[in-house]
Amino acid sequence: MSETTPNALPRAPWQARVLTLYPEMFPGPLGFALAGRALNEGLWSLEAFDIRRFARDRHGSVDDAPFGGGPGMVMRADVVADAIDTLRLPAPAPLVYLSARGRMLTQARARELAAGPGVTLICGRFEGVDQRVIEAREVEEISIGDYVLSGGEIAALALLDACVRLLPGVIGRAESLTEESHEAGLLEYPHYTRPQTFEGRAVPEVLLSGNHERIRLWRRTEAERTTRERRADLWSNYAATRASRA
Ligand code: 9D3
Repeated sequence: MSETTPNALPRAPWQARVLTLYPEMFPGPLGFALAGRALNEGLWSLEAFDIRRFARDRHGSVDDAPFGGGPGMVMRADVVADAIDTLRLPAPAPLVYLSARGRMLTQARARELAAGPGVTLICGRFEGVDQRVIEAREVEEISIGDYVLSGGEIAALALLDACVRLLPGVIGRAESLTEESHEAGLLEYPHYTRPQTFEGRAVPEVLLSGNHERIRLWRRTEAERTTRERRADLWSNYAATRASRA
């Protein structure tokens, strides 16, 4: 059997471009395992560019002191704008600035990005990028969570990892089936494998029962309990959705 249906056109690989002061950080961890295999198979492509190429002086300065004073340095709007205008993927590929001030990355946004042609990512260093270039180029600001990183590169790697595993052909059939079960808005149930006893701890008896209906119910109950205990935000949303379905 051939891989595509008779009339299917070959699909252009999903394209990622990264604008950064540290291009050597890419592909980094994305060169391994699932994402690395997909990269080698041509299911997606990754190009990292050094923003310093667009520095205007012979010292290669890309940053300057903030207007209004205060600590740290800011990446210059003119330098970053030149980098964007030269290197960004053509529309409709979105342009994203990884920023601690951004909207939080969600699985839904990762799914949308993965469904498109690709993404251009801007990574900040220092205190970040001059806000005027973000506005002038209609850049979407995305954060990966409420903690402080030292720059956008690790956030870019996280965003790309979240997108790439959703691309067609990246995850095999067995894995994609398990995907659906926890897209119900719950945390995952706990997992167990051999040995059957580890440091005196047994595997939950129900998992050895062979009763698939009992196992399914137990896993659902565990997923609900863990979500209730750890994630009030997910739990209230789940409880509300469940109530309106009933
Ligand atoms: C200590 C510096 N902070 C002043 C109170 C502001 C700040 C500047 C630069 C905080 C973080 C950063 C660098 N962070 C990112 O580039 C970043 C990030 C993050 O820190 N957390 C979550 N998501 C992201 S996406 C990019």
